[in-house]
Amino acid sequence: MKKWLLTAAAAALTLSFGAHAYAQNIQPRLIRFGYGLNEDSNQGRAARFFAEEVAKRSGGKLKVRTFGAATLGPDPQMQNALIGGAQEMMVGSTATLVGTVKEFAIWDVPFMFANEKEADAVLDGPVGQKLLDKLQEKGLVGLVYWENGFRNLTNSRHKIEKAEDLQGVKLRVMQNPVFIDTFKAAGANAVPLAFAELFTALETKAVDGQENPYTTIVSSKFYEVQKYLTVTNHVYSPWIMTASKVWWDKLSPDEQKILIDAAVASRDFERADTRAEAAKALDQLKADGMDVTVMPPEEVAKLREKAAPVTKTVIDSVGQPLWDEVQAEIRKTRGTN
Ligand code: TK8
Repeated sequence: MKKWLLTAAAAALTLSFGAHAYAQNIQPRLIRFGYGLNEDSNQGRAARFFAEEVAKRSGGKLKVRTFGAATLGPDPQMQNALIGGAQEMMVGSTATLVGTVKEFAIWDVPFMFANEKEADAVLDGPVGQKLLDKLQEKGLVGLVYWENGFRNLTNSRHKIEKAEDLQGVKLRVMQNPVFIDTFKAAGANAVPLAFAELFTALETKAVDGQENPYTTIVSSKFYEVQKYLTVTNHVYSPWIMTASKVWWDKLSPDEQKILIDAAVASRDFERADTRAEAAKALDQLKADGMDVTVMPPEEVAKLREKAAPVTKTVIDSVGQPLWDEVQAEIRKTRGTN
């Protein structure tokens, strides 16, 4: 009763004096969290998990509202909204951040990680953190990396078994110079395009193919418009959870801690969930009618060779010291020096 009276009194104050600070105290802080894939995807499941964790850990004081399927715009647009403070949080590809922090190009280097274990160790280690920290001066707070995963090729034109089969294939790539250069070097006609426009581009045959992890090929229903799948595992590409720095700086240390802890929990959930789905996805894609080819190792080696000059360009751009640091971390996880 007393509490109710106080609330009523405060509400009256709010009405008469427009006490803005009071309104902030009782209303949960609304966090708009955007992402690009469908709600029914590994990205969507982990976004919901994050929202639930934040609600639990903050006792409902912080409220995350998730917006999937690029309803708040494609990755680059959301990044700008975060920088300007018009949106609070997002998860998207590190690949689309390269224009903001050039060092992120290092995660786009083809064939750099051999497996998920290496990627986890390096991304969650000191170098991964160093890159997250670089976002601060650009108006973003980098929180954690999620798994997008090893990428594979799909297309509607013909079976791609050999490296040379990529010749002339009109392939959608992410809006990122390393991806464009890698596939140009492989002989494909690489077309950068926002993910949100990809399904239609494949359906109308504006492009022949694309490359993404199995999980995305399933959740985005690319199997409906793509006949051929080629297993190449050509690059491990991460997702990254970011927050608007102007907004973040207004939060209390307690609120920031809740968000950081929930982000870490969501990362662990997301990786486990993604790997469980990926393990079943290939069979599902076959059942959905896709013609699956595993590119033989000697052909993958050719792709790797063609990509070597691109790797060199990335090293020139990010600097030899950062490259060496990443390689040292990888070697550490491989148990060799
Ligand atoms: C989703 C994208 C997607 C990425 C792509 O917004 O664009 O191909 O793999 O996951 O970030």
